[in-house]
Amino acid sequence: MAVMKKYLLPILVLFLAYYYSTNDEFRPEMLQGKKVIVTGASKGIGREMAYHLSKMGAHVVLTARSEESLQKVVSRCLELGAASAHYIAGSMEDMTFAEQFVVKAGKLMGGLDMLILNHITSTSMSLFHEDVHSVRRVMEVNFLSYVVLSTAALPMLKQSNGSIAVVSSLAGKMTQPLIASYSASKFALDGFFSTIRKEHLVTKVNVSITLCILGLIDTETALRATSGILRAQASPKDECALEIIKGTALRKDEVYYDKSSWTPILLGNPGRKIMEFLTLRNYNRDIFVSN
Ligand code: NDP
Ligand code: 2M3
Repeated sequence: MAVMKKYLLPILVLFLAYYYSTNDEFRPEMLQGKKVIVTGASKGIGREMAYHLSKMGAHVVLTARSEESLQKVVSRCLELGAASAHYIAGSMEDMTFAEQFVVKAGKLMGGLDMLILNHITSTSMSLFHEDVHSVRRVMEVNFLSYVVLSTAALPMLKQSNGSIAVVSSLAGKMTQPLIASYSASKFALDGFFSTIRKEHLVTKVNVSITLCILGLIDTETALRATSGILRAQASPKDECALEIIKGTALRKDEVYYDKSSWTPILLGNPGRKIMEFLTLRNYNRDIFVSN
């Protein structure tokens, strides 16, 4: 008990003080005139993000496979006040498309301030048997294409001191049955992008990375995929979209958006943060001299 009072309580107080002190104020003007890419923007949370960004007066380039839907979303974006709105249709199964898309989007807007990585390949909830082909497709679309897109965008983001949003899930921080490959792809995003965030810190690259951990959201696809399987309350997609944009504009490391306010406390993992801090001190700093 004495040990707890002496060490654990002060650590907890410091941790909570830090957690709440980084809540800066968001202003919609922060996005005015900013050049933003949104992937998976033909429906669901991606489409809501495109609408919010448009109301804030940003330039947007949207992508997904369905050209017909993208066309409608772009028209609505222009009505809502986007500084400019374009779409480039294609599949993120194709890594050449992913790379060329970023280059074209950069040319359309004359640079890039924010890259929002949000698309996923369609997935149903079922027990994993032996469908290794589908694991490969899920990893390619949900993970590898994110690596390709962010790599292609990095030179432009370095120039603008920009930001990357990576949309993940509770299933990227904890495990549940019936979504093995989806979960694997979301854990992979944490492993890769949280490592890159540390590399940016030590090499003084001023490009922020915000990992967004979402609970169940009321998009048509998610409600259909979980119907009759999962009994959980879904949160509204428009508010979810706004929270992703806010957290990314404020350059937060992570955004949690879920019905339960316990989620960030329970999944925040202070043990991991302490271990990462302590391990980083053991590195030879000469390795980090930027090139
Ligand atoms: P939706 O199914 O509504 O939207 C998915 C988007 O991705 C669509 O625009 C779709 O357009 C696009 N897409 C699908 N396949 C491809 C492909 N092969 N290449 C390029 N684009 C593709 O999903 P949500 O809005 O519900 O989810 C958005 C994000 O939020 C995802 O990262 C998801 O993991 C995360 N999330 C969602 C939760 C939820 O409950 N909704 C919970 C936790 C996380 P098109 O078909 O035209 O290509
Ligand atoms: C969007 C589009 C979401 C999905 C989808 C499937 C699931 C629905 C993702 C989650 C959460 C979860 C409890 C496991 C996972 N297409 N196709 C989804 C299958 C629920 N999803 O990530 N909750 C157990 C809500 C966090």
